[in-house]
Amino acid sequence: MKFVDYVTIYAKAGHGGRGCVSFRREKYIPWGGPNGGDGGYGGNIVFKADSQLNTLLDHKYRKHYAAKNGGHGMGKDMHGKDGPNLVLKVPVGTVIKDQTTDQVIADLTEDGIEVVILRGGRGGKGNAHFKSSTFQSPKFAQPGEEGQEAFLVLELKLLADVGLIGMPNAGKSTLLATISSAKPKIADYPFTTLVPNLGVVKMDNYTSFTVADIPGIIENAHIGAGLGLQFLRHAERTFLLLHLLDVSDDLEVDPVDALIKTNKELSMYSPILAGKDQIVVATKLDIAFQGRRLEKLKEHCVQNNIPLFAISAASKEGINQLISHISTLLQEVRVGKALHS
Ligand SMILES: Nc1nc2c(ncn2[C@@H]2O[C@H](COP(=O)(O)OP(=O)(O)OP(=O)(O)O)[C@@H](O)[C@H]2O)c(=O)[nH]1
Ligand SMILES: [Mg+2]
Repeated sequence: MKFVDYVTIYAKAGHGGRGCVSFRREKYIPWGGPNGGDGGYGGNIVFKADSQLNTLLDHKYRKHYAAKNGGHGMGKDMHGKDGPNLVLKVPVGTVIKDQTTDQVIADLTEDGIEVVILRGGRGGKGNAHFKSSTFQSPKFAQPGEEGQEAFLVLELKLLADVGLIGMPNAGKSTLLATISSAKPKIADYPFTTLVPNLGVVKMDNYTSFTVADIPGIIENAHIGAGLGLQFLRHAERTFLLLHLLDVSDDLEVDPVDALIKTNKELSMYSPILAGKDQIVVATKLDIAFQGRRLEKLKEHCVQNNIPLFAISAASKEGINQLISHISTLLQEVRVGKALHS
């Protein structure tokens, strides 16, 4: 299925219904008073977060939405019907912005949450409202108000505790497949992963955390090389980044060089992302017989005070240590957050 994480749409809430001009007409009451009812409210544009969805694809092909107008007021003091709300479903993690001002209007981070984004217009008052002792037969009523309208940007930012970053072929998807039940595509060519994958890691103590596997980043990604940096938005809300570096013998790239280059691309994308806690994960230990690259990487990490783990998804070496370390860190973060809230 196609993965869409950024769309712009135009939406308009319903127009309020017109107020009514009408007078009572009954046998033996030739000049009854005004009895024109009010118009109904126009329907609102509402967004709802739905955990069943994981892409904004539905909104890519349909870009115009309009909620129904309110009904017009009627005689005998009858109100027009309110227009029903138009509820648009989006995946959990969708941020809604006003395209003109770039302001965030809503951030739908919880399943089931509903937010009114554009309000329908108020219905006009019927002529019954304008009657007074000096003005007994008003022959006018208000029109309904316009509904709000806007061009909106919908941006999906996955909600994951941990983000996997690194160059293509570093072993990100393989690690995700090893520690969770996710089944990402894995292959020995660059850019196997074209869209982010999410996985849930379940620990023995019944806790769990979520991991996002993001397409690989290469040098000059910030000017569009490879798949560019567009998918990094999915790492923005993580607590922690795992920076995967291939240390196997048959590789040309130096892991320290790869670490520095990828981090440079990260800081081009966002200083917040670049400032996130990172754990360096050396991968493919089972085919790193000489260990030269790993030694060099260790030296660099010690000097720069960066935590380092070495793993092999093939032999499972180091995997348990890595995930229990992450789990402990995340529990500390969660307890800290709970204390502050
Ligand atoms: N021997 C060995 N090979 C591994 C290990 N981890 C990954 N690989 C291989 O390395 C290649 C790339 O792995 P992927 O998991 O697809 O790499 P990726 O980082 O997701 O790559 P992109 O999606 O292209 O960014 C595949 O052929 C994997 O089988 C490991 O621990 N040992
Ligand atoms: Mg991959």
